[in-house]
Amino acid sequence: MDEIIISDLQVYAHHGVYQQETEKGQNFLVSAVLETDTRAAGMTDDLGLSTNYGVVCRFLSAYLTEHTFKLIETAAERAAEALLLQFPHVRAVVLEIKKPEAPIPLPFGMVSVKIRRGWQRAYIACGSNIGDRKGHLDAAVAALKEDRQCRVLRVSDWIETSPYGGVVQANYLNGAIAVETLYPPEVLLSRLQEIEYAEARERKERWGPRTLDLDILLYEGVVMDEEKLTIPHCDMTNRDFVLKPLAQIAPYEKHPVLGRSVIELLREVEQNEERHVLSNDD
Ligand code: A4P
Ligand code: MG
Repeated sequence: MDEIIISDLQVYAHHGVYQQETEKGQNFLVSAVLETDTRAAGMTDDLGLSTNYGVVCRFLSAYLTEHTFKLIETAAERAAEALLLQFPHVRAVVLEIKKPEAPIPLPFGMVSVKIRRGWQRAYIACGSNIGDRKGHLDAAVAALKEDRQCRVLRVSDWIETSPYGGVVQANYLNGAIAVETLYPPEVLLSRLQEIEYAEARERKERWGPRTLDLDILLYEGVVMDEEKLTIPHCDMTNRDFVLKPLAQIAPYEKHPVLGRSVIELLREVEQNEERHVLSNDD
């Protein structure tokens, strides 16, 4: 990815743990590497297709003077998020905040915090088999669209599927959603659970009926297996009702553990006896 680089922008602000720091203030030096595609602007000489570094400098300066944080970690975290929300062409930012006058009673060169934050692509499976199934799935998309930390990129068709997992229950409507998000995986999961609860989701029986189920299938090449979250979703390769809509919106996306594309995984699961996709609109 191309970069636009801002070095050591000087900002007089009031971040700090000590009272004298928040009252009197001090100088900070802010550096930002904006990861962005500059080719379209480079080919046309049109600033409208790029990110104006002067505007970014004013934005960072205003943000860091108008807000006060105890920690430069927090200042960096919040400023990076605000910057990513404000400048749509910036895919990621490496932001460093230096504090050359930090109250350290020893000779030192510089202290600083440097973080990288950016938009991450994730794929979400959605399913419903109680009540207004289409209404619940549409509500999930609407809630994600309303969330500033998410950008909905693509939504699959909603497809009719028979229940998987051995519990006798009604047919499902299933689909997949591609998003870009600023949330880390655990926070995205909590956000999805909030959306489920808003649609009157109750957790009773494993694999049982539900108004809305939102599972994270893939998240930007991440592989993790924590108590509350496994990515890639541990059962996605066995589910035609997951792979079919996912293949509609992201056929060549690769499963980061198996190294195989979604379309390959779908073709494989379609060889199985156990099939759940009922709409046959290939
Ligand atoms: N969890 C771990 N990894 C993830 C992840 N990648 N995404 C944890 C989301 N959640 C993840 O899920 C239980 C816990 O899984 C969460 O608290 C989270 O910490 P849950 O939604 O609370 O309940 P559950 O029903 O026990 O599990 P799950 O995994 O959502 O259910 P399934 O396995 O998806 O089964 N048949 C058809 N045709 N279509 C369906 O959509 N869905 C199910 C539900 C059964 N049969 C179906 C369908
Ligand atoms: Mg779930």
